[in-house]
Amino acid sequence: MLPQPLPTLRAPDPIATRTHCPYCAFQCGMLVTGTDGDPRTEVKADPEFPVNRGQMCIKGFTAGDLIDHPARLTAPKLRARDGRMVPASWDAALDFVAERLLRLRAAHGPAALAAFGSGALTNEKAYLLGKFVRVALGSPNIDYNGRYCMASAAAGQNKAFGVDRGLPFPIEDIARTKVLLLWGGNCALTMPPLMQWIAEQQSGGKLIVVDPRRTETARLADLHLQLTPGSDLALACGLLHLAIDERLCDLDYIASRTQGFDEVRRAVMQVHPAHVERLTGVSIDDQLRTVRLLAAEESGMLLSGRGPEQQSKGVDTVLAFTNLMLALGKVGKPASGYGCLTGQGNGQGGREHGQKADQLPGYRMIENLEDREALARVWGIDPATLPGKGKSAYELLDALGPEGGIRALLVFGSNVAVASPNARNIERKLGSLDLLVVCDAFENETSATAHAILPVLQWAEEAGTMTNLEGRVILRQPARAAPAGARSDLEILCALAERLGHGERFPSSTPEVVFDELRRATAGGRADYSGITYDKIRRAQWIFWPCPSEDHPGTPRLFEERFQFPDGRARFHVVRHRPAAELPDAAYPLYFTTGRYKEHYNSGAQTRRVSALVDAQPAPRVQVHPRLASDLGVASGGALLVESRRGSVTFGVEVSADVRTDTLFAPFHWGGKLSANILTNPALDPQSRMPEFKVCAVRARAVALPPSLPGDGGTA
Ligand SMILES: Nc1nc2c(c(=O)[nH]1)N[C@H]1C(S)=C(S)[C@@H](COP(=O)(O)OP(=O)(O)OC[C@H]3O[C@@H](n4cnc5c(=O)[nH]c(N)nc54)[C@H](O)[C@@H]3O)O[C@H]1N2
Ligand SMILES: Nc1nc2c(c(=O)[nH]1)N[C@H]1C(S)=C(S)[C@@H](COP(=O)(O)OP(=O)(O)OC[C@H]3O[C@@H](n4cnc5c(=O)[nH]c(N)nc54)[C@H](O)[C@@H]3O)O[C@H]1N2
Ligand code: SF4
Ligand SMILES: [Mo]
Repeated sequence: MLPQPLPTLRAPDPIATRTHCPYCAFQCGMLVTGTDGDPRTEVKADPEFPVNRGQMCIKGFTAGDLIDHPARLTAPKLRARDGRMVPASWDAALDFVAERLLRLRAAHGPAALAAFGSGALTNEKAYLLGKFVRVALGSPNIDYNGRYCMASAAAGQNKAFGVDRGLPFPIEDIARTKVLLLWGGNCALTMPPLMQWIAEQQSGGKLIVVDPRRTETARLADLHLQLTPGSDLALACGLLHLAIDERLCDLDYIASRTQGFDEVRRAVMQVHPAHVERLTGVSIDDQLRTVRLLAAEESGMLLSGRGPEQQSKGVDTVLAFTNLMLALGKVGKPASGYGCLTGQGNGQGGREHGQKADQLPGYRMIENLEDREALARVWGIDPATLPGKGKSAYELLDALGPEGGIRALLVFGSNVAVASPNARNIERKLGSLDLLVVCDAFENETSATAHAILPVLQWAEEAGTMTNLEGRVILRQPARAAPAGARSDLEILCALAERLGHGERFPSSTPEVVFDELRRATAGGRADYSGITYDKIRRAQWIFWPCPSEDHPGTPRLFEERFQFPDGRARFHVVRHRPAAELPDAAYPLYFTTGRYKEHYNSGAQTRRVSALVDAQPAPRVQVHPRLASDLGVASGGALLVESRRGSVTFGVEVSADVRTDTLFAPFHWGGKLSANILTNPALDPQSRMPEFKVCAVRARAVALPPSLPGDGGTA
């Protein structure tokens, strides 16, 4: 049966358009109003979208400011001989970019051309960008910012379950689980409307939060495990050890639905809980309490955020989570299992449609012969001409310039100069390119050294599908007229393809037409969208993938009967604790970890433009425990110079007992001198190539507060 259509909206305003928020993966239903003559775009929460149920956060409520913003780019800009950026016509800008791409390809080969995509892009854009790089540029080098975000959880779920869909169940299941283990996610700030489901969950169940800080989320928990940064893998393996020791595992489930438990049992039993206590700082009592709670109830769920995933062992940590939940027999059971809280608006769809260096649309693998042939058929090319695997996000950026060999970079939807680890290195490399093209609605730190900036439409001005954290495919509808002078990403890609001599393979920039091609390209793949159409979404409001045929209703829940391996069984994987790539030592004695404020989004490229958000959070502050602050001789309102092996940043200080005494925390939403990523370590997970944003070693000393920095401007 198809999902029932929602009752027709009684619009509070006759011209309200139903669409979705431009920011995070919750993709709150949103009503946008405003007439073309009226300069103000108003947004309200959609009371009838069942995910946010009438709630939004302050970023969503102020998103209309981005549409009407005076700093919006409305004409292409090219760098003139004197170094200034000057406005140019679209023809001149596109001709310039295409000519340079052709020249650089002729001189250095196709792999010298690269693109960087984003989980902010619609499915259609992610799809067309991947095709553009492989077909029109002929280069293997495309990757995207999801590599900084979802890559470890995705790799882990693929290895354990045979498919990766952030949440393999709808959000409502969270409210019904008896025990929720929320591991390294601060959703009270990063997905505030999710908290209504957690409040329901807590009315009859228990919440356990694992975070080195006592966050707004941890404060609500029945049990908070305030572990040492980077020790998640040890803790998760330790919990499985205790579950086995206490005979809490579900042996029937293990026997009938999984493979590989014995090896895992042998490995985890070698590590004693007391050793885990030393590694993690979590007492054996609290470890025991956690597994007993989790095992005692019929339903139980582990959801992870970026805390445990953004580590150089993120994949193994996720595998330790899937091991634990499989051993307890929870995965695929009602209101139970493992899920990852996907981050960006289309973080889920963005990783399914071929902008990942090693993947093709529909979650096909670029090095698999059958997958290559399937895609080559859809694209009408010889599979032999399809490039192989490209470099992962940080490795791609690190290879920019004459030394690394990548001469040209096109950026769609990421502020890589701020969002990348060891940011100073990336800034330098961006500056050494022969061609940097940034397609964005606003200038940002990355476009500072661009040769061409191409202004794009924003979410409320164009149609496109997004796949939210639950795998629910939704449709963004245009609510405002597009500003003169800006073009859609799809138009830009088609116009460039035409100039590169591939126009016939990029015949349309109409989102629905591109989606129809995407449907064909994903047919038979792991993320099968072939049965989803715009009309079907318009009627039903959403469809969960996989949806392999037009009469298929979509799949809200995965793994109820089988996992996505030929034998239908989930896989255990042997994983063992290992330390972070950089640990505190005599020279750099403190842990440094990073994360988010409620008011700002990622690199801040958008939210630092919204005055209500800047007023509420004007600058980053480093969070310091009172005992450490007193050792360092600093108080709230003062400043600390924080140094790592890669660089230094002076932050205003927020003294708070919510952080461990051995750890400093700062958000990464600012660029320039205030970029937390000046400090972070670009150590990569060997499997997912995810950088270690959550752990590095620093030292700190008190300095005078620079006049440019506000003091203790509020709380995080
Ligand atoms: N307001 C706001 N909301 C957002 C975003 C935003 O930028 N701002 N971004 C969106 C995106 S793209 C994403 S990916 C999500 C991210 O959402 P979250 O995962 O909730 O975000 P983070 O703040 O990066 O990390 C979560 C927590 O990890 C903790 N942590 C740090 N180190 C460790 C560790 O070693 N182990 C453990 N267990 N925890 C650790 C931090 O203290 C932090 O509280 O949010 C989305 N929503
Ligand atoms: N230290 C540290 N660093 C981190 C993290 C961390 O926790 N700590 N988290 C990482 C994570 S999880 C993420 S997701 C990244 C995010 O960081 P970034 O990759 O920089 O992402 P955003 O800041 O969201 O930048 C989005 C840009 O895309 C533009 N944009 C939005 N929609 C579109 C569109 O449709 N088309 C085009 N062309 N442009 C568009 C916006 O205007 C903005 O300039 O940061 C990573 N970096
Ligand atoms: S929770 Fe996410 S989707 Fe909802 S309003 Fe906030 S940023 Fe937008
Ligand atoms: Mo993210």
